[in-house]
Amino acid sequence: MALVLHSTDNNKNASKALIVAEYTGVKVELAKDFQMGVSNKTPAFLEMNPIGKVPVLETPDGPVFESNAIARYVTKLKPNNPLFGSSLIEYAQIEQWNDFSATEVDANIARWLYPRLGYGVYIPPAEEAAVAALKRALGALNTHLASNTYLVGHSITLADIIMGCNLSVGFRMIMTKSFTKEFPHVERYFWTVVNQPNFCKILGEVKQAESIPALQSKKPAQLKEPEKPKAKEEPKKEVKKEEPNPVEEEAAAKPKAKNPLDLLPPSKMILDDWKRLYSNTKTNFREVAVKGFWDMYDPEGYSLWFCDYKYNDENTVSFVTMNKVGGFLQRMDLARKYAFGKMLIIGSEAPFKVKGLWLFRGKEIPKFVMDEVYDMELYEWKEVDINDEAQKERASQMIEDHEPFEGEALLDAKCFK
Ligand SMILES: N[C@@H](CCC(=O)N[C@@H](CS)C(=O)NCC(=O)O)C(=O)O
Repeated sequence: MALVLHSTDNNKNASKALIVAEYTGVKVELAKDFQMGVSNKTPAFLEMNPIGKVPVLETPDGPVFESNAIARYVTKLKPNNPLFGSSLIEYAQIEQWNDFSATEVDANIARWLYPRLGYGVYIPPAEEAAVAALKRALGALNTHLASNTYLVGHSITLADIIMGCNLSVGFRMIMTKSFTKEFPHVERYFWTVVNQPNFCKILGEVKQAESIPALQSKKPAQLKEPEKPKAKEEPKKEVKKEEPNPVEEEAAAKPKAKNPLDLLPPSKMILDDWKRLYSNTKTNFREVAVKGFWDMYDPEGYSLWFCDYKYNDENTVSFVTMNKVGGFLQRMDLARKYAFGKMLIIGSEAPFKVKGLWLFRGKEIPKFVMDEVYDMELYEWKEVDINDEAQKERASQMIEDHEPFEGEALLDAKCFK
């Protein structure tokens, strides 16, 4: 008699047990008419799995939930199943890869993919961390697979079934070729595994994602301040007359200190005029905006700087690099009255280079920017020598997003104004 597996049929977690069943020669069937969001909410389902998630396997001795546990159970239905290897150490290594697969691969694919699909809050630094952790895991897997066809031994084991199913979501949904090409042994392994006849029967044809899913909402989640309790709910404190605190009193009395840049001698260059010219010039950019910039530029009241990202080797994922630069510009918000910047993301393939041009009020990079924007120290800063025509031309090209820039295509150009 067939064991019943409660799940939709395109669920990679359910596929684990179904593929094991194919290798093991046991019958596992999907529950008829299973409807996600309906069937798994019924009291009968919750009795089998109190968290209400799929898959759940009904066995003659009771239900089992958690897809890896189900896959192990189905494997054990056949004594000495080679899917568990042929020795104690192979068994241990299979379980080692199963845990690695769940915690290092599956979890990081989910942390990257689900917020993009709208199942969870999209937070750019969290995505960056998920991609970095996934790359670390795939790097380790790639190293292992450089000299191993399968994860353990010389044939498919449970470890490959669990890893193959977990990777299939990544390959199908978000891990494009430009992402996976860094891990050629993982690529070879994955396509070998999912093209095995027993995998094909369950997974069907697997096609690699051609693009990363667009965000459901363009706006990243803002971390909310915890709500203050309403005034009437506040416990009434006994009001004690306290001695005045001289430091607090002084702070309250003093008007907010002026930014030292406001105390500089006036400049003939009006930053807002330049920003307006930049924004309003739609044609003849070189003749109008770039020329206008040099006509306005006042080296007595402003300084101009090139910046060059110190860790370009790490810019291996295009949108992560763009998010990183976007975050830098957001953090520069505090300098809006005193700065203008252009940031170029350069190259048609990874690793991308990040270079920029910044105009600051004053003859130095403002101290409050250095102190408060942590990104500043991730860049090398070099003052532009405007008497050097080559440097001046380079600055002009940055202002106008000139392409090619230093012989390369631009992936993106961002402006701080
Ligand atoms: N660790 C569990 C994950 C189960 C899981 O997340 N199932 C999802 C579908 S893939 C689900 O049932 N979601 C419904 C819900 O969260 O209510 C396993 O491997 O079985």
